[in-house]
Amino acid sequence: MVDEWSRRRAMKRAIVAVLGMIWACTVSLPGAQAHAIILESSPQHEASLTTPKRLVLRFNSRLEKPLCSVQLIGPHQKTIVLFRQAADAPPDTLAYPLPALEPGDYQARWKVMAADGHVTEGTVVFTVVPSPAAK
Ligand SMILES: [Cu+2]
Repeated sequence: MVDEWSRRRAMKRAIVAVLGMIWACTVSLPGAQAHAIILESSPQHEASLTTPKRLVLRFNSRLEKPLCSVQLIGPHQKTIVLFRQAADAPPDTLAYPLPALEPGDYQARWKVMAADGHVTEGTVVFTVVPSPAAK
């Protein structure tokens, strides 16, 4: 049975959250420094490497992880499906196990919500090169 009251309450909360986000994004206060800024990644931005096993993005702020997403685009604009975030990552870090990646250029397009509700996005690019053993 659906509880009408709790459903309305959830809806109201969702609306308030969305309005809060809009407000936060349009009114940029000079003191609002908690937007998530990427501090480091693995693979590193513009790195060339053979076989990355994991994609790790570390930010300056705690993240609302259920509202964060990373899209990985590979050679020929192919989207690589990233499975669930690794559960062992700290609150300021997103980590995804990577499938075997073919050589080529990759873009990890991230979009995250910081603990303060502000959304930021960016892209980490890296290149997978053939491993010497595969030659
Ligand atoms: Cu912020």
